Amino acid sequence: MASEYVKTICFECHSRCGVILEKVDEKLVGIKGDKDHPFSKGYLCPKGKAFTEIIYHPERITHPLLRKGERGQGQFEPVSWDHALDVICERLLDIREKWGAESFAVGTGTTRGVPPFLHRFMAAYGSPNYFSPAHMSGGPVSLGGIMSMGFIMSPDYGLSKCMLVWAHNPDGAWPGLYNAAIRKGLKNGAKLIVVDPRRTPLARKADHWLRIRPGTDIALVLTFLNIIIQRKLYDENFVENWTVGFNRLRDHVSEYTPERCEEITWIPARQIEEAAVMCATIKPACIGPGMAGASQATNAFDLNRALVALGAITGNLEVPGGNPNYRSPTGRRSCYGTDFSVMRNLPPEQAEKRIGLDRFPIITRASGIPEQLWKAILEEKPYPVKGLGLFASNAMCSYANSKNVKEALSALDFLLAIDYFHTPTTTLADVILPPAHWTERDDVEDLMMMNYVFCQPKAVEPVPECRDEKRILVDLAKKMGLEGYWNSVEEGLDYRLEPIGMNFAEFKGKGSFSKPVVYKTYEKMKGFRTPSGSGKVDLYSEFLEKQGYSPLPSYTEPLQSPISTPELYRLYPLILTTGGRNVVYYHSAHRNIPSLRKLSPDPQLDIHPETAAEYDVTDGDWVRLETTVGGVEIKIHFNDDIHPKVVHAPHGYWHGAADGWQRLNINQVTGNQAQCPVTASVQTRSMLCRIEKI
Ligand SMILES: Nc1nc2c(c(=O)[nH]1)N[C@H]1C(S)=C(S)[C@@H](COP(=O)(O)OP(=O)(O)OC[C@H]3O[C@@H](n4cnc5c(=O)[nH]c(N)nc54)[C@H](O)[C@@H]3O)O[C@H]1N2
Ligand SMILES: Nc1nc2c(c(=O)[nH]1)N[C@H]1C(S)=C(S)[C@@H](COP(=O)(O)OP(=O)(O)OC[C@H]3O[C@@H](n4cnc5c(=O)[nH]c(N)nc54)[C@H](O)[C@@H]3O)O[C@H]1N2
Ligand code: SF4
Ligand SMILES: [Mo]
Repeated sequence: MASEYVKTICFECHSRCGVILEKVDEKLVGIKGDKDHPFSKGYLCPKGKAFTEIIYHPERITHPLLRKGERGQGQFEPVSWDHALDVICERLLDIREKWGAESFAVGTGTTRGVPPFLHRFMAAYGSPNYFSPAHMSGGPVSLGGIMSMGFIMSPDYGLSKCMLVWAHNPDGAWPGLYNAAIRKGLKNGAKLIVVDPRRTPLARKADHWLRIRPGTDIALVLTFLNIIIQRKLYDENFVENWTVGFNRLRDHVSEYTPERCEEITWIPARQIEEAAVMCATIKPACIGPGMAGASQATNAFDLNRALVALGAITGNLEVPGGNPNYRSPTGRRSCYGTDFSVMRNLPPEQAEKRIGLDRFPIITRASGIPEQLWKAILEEKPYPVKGLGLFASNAMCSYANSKNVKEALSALDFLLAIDYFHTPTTTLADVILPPAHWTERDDVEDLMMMNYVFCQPKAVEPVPECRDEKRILVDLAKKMGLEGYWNSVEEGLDYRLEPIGMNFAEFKGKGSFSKPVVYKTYEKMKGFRTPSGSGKVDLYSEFLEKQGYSPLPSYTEPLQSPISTPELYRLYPLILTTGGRNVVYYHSAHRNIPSLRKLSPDPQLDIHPETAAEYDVTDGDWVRLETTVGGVEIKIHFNDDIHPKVVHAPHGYWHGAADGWQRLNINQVTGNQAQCPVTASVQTRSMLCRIEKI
């Protein structure tokens, strides 16, 4: 048979590169980067290259499975789709009747195409309880932007003259989305500042690599603001006309001198000063905040607000080469568009039952917080939660304090899990369903795609008997007699695309759609669309103040640190940050893919050789790493660039070791008690730890 080619979008990770798939006889055999894709421009990483190993993997789950024997023993039997859906339907209707719809929750891992379908399903079923990792991920960046200026910080590297890459690692985390633009910026002579405890590949190219003590970022931003204000390097016109509370911000940051900042952040004062001056005097400058790097701290919200203040006073908001206000062409019907939000589609009294809303009213309106869900399950407060459906979520390894996650999942009456493969999470399930791979389903990609929306048409029929998750929801809604749900996946995708005036079949012919970026929208519309209604960038937020939060972004020491807990520091003398991305893997996935595993077989602890010597361990030794929460085993990896007091451990390792989720999974050592007051973020990027030779 001759080869056929299908142009689509890869989803082995969030970069969503354009790819061209080759198939022979309904079987995929090859992949190439799509040179015409506006962001990835032909790039393909090892995960993308390994796609057929994933689809045709002998361990892929290909039948619906029903638990046999005790929960947690991992014994399942294959059943028909009809039977599996009947069981789910019966359990969901039973929970709703006995306990109320809110007693069934759903959770997703990182976002694929399912949120619009899942939100609408939950609205039709009647439960507001939708959970995701937003609080460790895009949530703080989104809310920091929306609360201060009405849109989300997104850098325009390609046209920039100064790129400030803050807690962000595009080489490992976003190679297909940002790297081509960053390369273009560098080629145009743009300056580069990287704020990261690790010397990332980009930090090597930087004019300034600011090797920050983990968890102290806000102090650095406040110092930048102070230097820029003291030296009158700010954009007076923008500050005067388009900001609220500049004088209060000026007074608030005045104590943050470079010398004081050096004490806090461990970055030399002179370098702080030079970098601050650079990002204020070279125009246009853009800020690229890391989605995880700037989000996993108990003050994540304030860090992202402070970054907005920096963009604002330097006059770089909504300008080419700065941080434009990109709008998805699908608008309210984009992936997390308000049109689908279960909170907006349920009657208010039902929506108000969302767990966590009392404690975290701002972020919880957008997404439920897993730690609040675990608490509700275990305490049966404010009401019992009996059932949970997990779509593409390996909760046991991805959320902080895995032991706590296990307790919560084990306390449920009913757990549904949908995953390509068995994981520590599916082991606890009552029903497991096999989803179609991204090459086997039709979808629309518009999350974080700037002013673009891309078509992701399916290339082949799913491996028997895997099914598109969107179709699973359509079928379940039908079986349960839920009103107001779509009758087919296509109907749902057509609905999503209505704002661009095409249906899915037409869009498939086009491949993508974009709208020109509009700059300075605030001049054309009614100013900045902040919740305070000021129409300006709220450097000082009365809206937040009224809700009992700090109106200005403030620095607080990490919960555990040499300064906040000196006693503990004597027992745990190293600072641990976790989860810096590895291009080879997506979170806890891909460890069972031979070509990928070969590239990065073991979890490695980045540590300075001098520090390792103090513990009498050397490169390649296995050690036990302990925090106040728990311990894991990890392999020493010498890193001359990391601060001798700082170590870094990757997340996501569990596969291939007996009890791997306990022995190797870094979330055994991360805590989840303290949370950012606004975004509920947990402190997975600055803890105290110690190591011991095994
Ligand atoms: N310590 C620490 N923990 C972290 C982080 C960190 O930096 N440090 N990062 C956090 C962040 S930012 C996030 S977003 C979370 C991510 O958390 P998760 O999204 O839960 O992470 P994954 O391990 O990728 O789990 C996804 C699962 O979905 C499966 N899967 C892949 N594609 C599909 C699909 O299309 N459909 C279905 N049904 N299943 C699929 C995979 O096999 C995998 O088992 O992790 C968080 N955890
Ligand atoms: N290959 C791959 N790509 C991914 C993912 C994946 O699992 N694998 N996950 C995707 C997801 S869901 C997300 S949210 C994004 C995350 O995207 P990013 O946030 O850009 O990437 P990370 O590597 O998680 O973190 C960025 C950097 O933060 C640094 N860092 C750690 N602690 C601190 C600190 O206290 N201060 C500062 N300034 N920096 C710190 C780390 O050393 C790291 O280099 O990546 C996405 N892309
Ligand atoms: S970076 Fe790799 S895995 Fe991610 S979308 Fe691009 S090719 Fe796919
Ligand atoms: Mo994330």
